[in-house]
Amino acid sequence: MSNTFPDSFLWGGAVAANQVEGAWREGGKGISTSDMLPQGIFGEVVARQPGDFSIKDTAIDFYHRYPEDIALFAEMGFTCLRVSIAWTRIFPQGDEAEPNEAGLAWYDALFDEMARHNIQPMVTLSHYEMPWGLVENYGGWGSRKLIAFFERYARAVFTRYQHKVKLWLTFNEINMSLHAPLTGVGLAGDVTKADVYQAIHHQLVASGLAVKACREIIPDAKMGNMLLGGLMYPLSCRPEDVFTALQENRSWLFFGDVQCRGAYPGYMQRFFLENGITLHIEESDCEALRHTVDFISFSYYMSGCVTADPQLGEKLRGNILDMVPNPHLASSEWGWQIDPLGLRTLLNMLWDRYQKPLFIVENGLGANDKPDASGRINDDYRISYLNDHLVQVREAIEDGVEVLGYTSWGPIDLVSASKAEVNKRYGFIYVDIQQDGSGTLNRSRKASFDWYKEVIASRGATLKA
Ligand code: BGP
Repeated sequence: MSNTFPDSFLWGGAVAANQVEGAWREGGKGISTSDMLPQGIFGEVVARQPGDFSIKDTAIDFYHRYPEDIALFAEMGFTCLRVSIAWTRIFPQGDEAEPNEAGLAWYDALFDEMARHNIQPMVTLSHYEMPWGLVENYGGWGSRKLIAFFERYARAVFTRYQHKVKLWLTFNEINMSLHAPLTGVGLAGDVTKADVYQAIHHQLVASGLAVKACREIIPDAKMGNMLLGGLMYPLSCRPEDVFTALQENRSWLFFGDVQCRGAYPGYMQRFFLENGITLHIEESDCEALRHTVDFISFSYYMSGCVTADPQLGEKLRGNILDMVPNPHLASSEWGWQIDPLGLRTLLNMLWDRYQKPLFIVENGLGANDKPDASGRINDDYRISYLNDHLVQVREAIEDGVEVLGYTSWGPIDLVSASKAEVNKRYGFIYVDIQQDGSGTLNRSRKASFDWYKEVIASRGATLKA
């Protein structure tokens, strides 16, 4: 068995605009759904007043400090960096006829800086944010009009960056809309299941049209979808538990089925029927859905369990995404259950299902890092988490799975998505920032920085199996 990864394997990290950039009102940027959720995606909507405070407004100030950060990524040997474009920098309200030049110019500068360091950009078109104007004036993705607004945005950035960006993703964790409808599909207030699935339908159509546009404008680009890899195990081998796990996995694989196979799967037709959901689908929608992605990207942090026993399920619940804790696994400080082998299972499962190349675009450990007396962060817990997951990626490649690359989540500390925390750190690079906004924003290398650098330089040979 080979102990190195393929030569073509891409190594790097992943960030999202709203979690690193800051500069929330600079360069003509409009207000996004993320700006309206200063406490994170599971917080309340807050009408922003002049002078109020949100840690996201400055975040880690990547908007001004990106040259220093990219140089640090290059020092680690990154060949790929996943970023997202803030839709509101390009179309501040979402429905303008023309894009905002200042926003376009900023991403030009960012991609040029990456090119100087031979780092290939992978760009998510919409990572947990959209123009607030589209929520307020149109009701978010509940409106069919959003399809055209998104297509206009996608075509504008494809055209502008056609020579600079060859790897694109449509919507971050598109299946998360089921759990966070405002962040995912811009639906505010009380919404029914039917509203959410209709909005998701519009987004899936837009995703297909973006794939089509990308092929027309940048024929040599690769376009991927992005799923939250919510791998669920049956809590027991009772056939009912096994079937419940199958259904639970289908609830998110459904998005992949549409984006990779080009049509709604049969089990969803039954689900809609049994839940009294009638989707409004136009003929041209079916044609749009047939533009399937070139590769599948996904995030993976943990696995979970499900049970068919409602009483047991109720008693054990307490983890996110309605999952029941697995008695065989340890958890992170944030209660996320650590399961490296689950990553190999998931890679094999997705490969068996779709036979399309896979890209792990998020994986990492959020921890409350504490500097030692000399100010150094010795994050062996992060090293061991990442080591064990990468070992399983290598195993999956040996299983015959085609894996294009790995970008760890938050290679530099950033603002967490769920609760806008900065003490939940993922980085190889420490950022001096505290929750109240204090701190110098200075960057420093953690122990994991040197570790990742060696892993990349050796193409995985230094990993400990
Ligand atoms: C994913 C998101 C990311 C990221 C990550 C970690 O769901 O795509 O944006 O933040 O999860 O979650 P958190 O930041 O809440 O720790």
